[in-house]
Amino acid sequence: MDRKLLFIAGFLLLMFSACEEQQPLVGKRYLNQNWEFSQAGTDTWHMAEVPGCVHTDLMANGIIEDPFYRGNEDSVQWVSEKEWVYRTSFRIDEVEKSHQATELIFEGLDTHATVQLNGEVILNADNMFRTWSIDVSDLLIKGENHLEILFHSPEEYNTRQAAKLPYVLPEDERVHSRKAPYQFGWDWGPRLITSGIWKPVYLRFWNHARIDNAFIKTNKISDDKAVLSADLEVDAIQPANATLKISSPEGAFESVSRELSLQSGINQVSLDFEIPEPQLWWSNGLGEPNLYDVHVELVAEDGYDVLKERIGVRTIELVQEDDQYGRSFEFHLNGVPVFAKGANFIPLESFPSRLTREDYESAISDAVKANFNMLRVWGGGIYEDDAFYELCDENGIMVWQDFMFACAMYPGDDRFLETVRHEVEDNVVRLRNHASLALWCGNNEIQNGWLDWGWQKRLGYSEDDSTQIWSDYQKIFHELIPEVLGQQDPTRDYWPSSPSYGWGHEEALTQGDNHYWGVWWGMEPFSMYRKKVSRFMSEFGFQAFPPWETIKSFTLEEDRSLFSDVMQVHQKHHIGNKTIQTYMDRWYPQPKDFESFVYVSQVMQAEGMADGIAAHRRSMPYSMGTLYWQFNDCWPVVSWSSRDYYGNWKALHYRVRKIYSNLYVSPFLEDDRLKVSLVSDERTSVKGTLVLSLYDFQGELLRQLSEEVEALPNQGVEVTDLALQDFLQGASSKSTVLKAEFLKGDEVLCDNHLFFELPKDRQMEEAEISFIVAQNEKGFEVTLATDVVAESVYLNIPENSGRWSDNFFNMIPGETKTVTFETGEEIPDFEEELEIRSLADAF
Ligand code: BMA
Repeated sequence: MDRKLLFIAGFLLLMFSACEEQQPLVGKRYLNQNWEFSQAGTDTWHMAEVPGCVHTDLMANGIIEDPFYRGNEDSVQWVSEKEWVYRTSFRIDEVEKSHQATELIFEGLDTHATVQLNGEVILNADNMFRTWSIDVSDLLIKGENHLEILFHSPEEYNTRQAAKLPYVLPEDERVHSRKAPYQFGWDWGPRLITSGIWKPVYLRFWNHARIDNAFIKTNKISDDKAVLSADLEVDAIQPANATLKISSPEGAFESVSRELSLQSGINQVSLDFEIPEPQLWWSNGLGEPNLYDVHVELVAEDGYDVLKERIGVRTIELVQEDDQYGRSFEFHLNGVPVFAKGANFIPLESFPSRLTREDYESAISDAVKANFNMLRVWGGGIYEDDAFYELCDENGIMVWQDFMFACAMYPGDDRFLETVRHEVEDNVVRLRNHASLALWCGNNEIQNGWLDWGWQKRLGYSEDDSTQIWSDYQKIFHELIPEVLGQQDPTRDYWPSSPSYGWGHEEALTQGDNHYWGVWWGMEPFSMYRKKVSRFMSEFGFQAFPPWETIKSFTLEEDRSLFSDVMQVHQKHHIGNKTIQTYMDRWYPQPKDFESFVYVSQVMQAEGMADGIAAHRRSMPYSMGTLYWQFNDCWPVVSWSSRDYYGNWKALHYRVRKIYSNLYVSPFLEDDRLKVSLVSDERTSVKGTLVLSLYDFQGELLRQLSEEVEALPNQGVEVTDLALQDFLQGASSKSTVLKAEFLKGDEVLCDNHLFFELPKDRQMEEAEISFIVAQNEKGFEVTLATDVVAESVYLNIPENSGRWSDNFFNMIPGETKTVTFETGEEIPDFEEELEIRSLADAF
């Protein structure tokens, strides 16, 4: 052959094989089109959204009203008593049909579902938290295919299962179904037991081999390198040779590869790699949350498969060591003890299928803005969407992850244990590569409930019943889960139940984690927070109403009173509004109207919780974490949250941002003494000047003390201890306020106010607050001044969804305060619209 022709042929061959090499072995086709649904037994079909759920579909078709509006929740209870059918059809072409393997994957079915493909039952699903993968290679036909899913009533299922047991389990209505517990109603959540294809559904076509999953572990870290390994499961259709390659798309480390000879079925393979001079992953406030992209690639003769992972190099441990008080409970990140600052995260929605990535971005960004470094994904909700963990990785938010079991006892039969085993495996495998994931926790308040909540007596258990139920508990939380973790994620600590001791027990203060509910449930005063400091507070909280604008969104004018029917529907704690009122009577004069009550409820929540959080931080390192109850809401409601359903910040969220900053100055009164503590989460000490200024309510500076002090790393240090009377020097405690500042030169590192008397005992005066408005690229800038001391100054632009840079702040005459209102909207009458109130206006 002509040399030129040979060259061209050779070139073409090369190109051809190069192209061939580029063929992916695995293809995905989402089946989210053309869905319709109907109530089983009827033949009326409506358009459906997938992913979605029956309630949102019924709403979209105008069949039910929005259950979040007024008292509508009650009117949709029939939905969960019925069965619902979803169906779609789709065409499969020649090329798709030619694959060696085709699987139908449901990332989530909620919950009891019979799935048929082309008239044949291919799955009976029973667990909302599992991923279902069904081999449909033989069933799928070239041409039109029909997929139909019958969702059985979760209520009916639970009733049937419950009847099989010789005793009644606590929360019998919900525990038999592996379905998000909160949907059955919670003390902040409506009862909306939905069904549907709540996560993506797709076909996976593949040839030869594919990577099923890869666990990327950091084995050793030193300054010059981190040694990691990738443990893979590779699924092969027939024996084949392949190359496994691990690479960094950013060139952060050198690629490594390994030849494999795959057997048919699941192959477990492992490959080590090294990252030179690793940049560690740090939590928010401690450093950068550095991440590395890692590509794990399988190259076979006829194509490749790749998994793209994002990992962080770090060590994280829950350290518990005996000490003179009991036992410590603290997280060490890269060997550094970290005081955990954060809250409990519940699902952002009653209907999680309608959440978007933007919803998660907004939530995590609000956690970051408030200086959080940890969120606890509470066990009565859902294993969160990937987006949640990705954002936590990127923002340095450590995740305390409960498994989804809460406040109840669960069955222990083989079928139940089997589905739980799969659920735990699926979620551990899905989440274990996230740098943010700090701890696996078995459940929320089950050990505590069993020992302290009187279930055994109330439900009349015989000794045998109790033995059986407790042994079923042990099977799940002390055998099954640790066993799966041992296989799938031995790198993280496991904590069987949160809390380890109920708040009535001595040990709750000296070891383990504590849910201290003496305030609120126990009606104890907020000041008890100071006495009940534990090693790690994983729950404590107090309710407040959401902002007035949120209340307006679900009410009519006539509903806007404390005990109206509609307000009671949006208060799920049996005596919630009464409890808020009782606490308010202890501290405040009577608010003049409902809108003022709503505002004062937020101020009180912020003040009360601040007392607790400050006490925890001051007690560092005895206490090494504070996660308040609760961060967010799943619908518009009166609750313990600091951020409402719409993402609006209550007064508490602004306050938390301040208290969670790395440097915090905390003035407080104890036995008629004025004390000031400096708290620091910094890793080195910070020297500066503490200035204590005493003002009367007219703004006159009566006294000023200053002192050189040092904020020591990772602890709270008491820097001032004075008799209050000596400090006041005859001034009235009823009409004065302390401003404490920690300064470095002129720079205010942190500041805080302290009033000496309860609000109802103060000589509060109504403030005249003046303001100037300017516009900037973000929106509006408001500069404020006041004539007398103004507490909890609150700015609002009705019916506008902008964000204030600060709110609920205190002001002293002579000072000005500038805040911005970030909004995308034009507000021509901004000045007229602007509402300003401060505490004294509420009464
Ligand atoms: C906690 C939580 C939830 C509940 C909250 C408020 O203990 O675990 O069960 O919503 O109390 O009561």
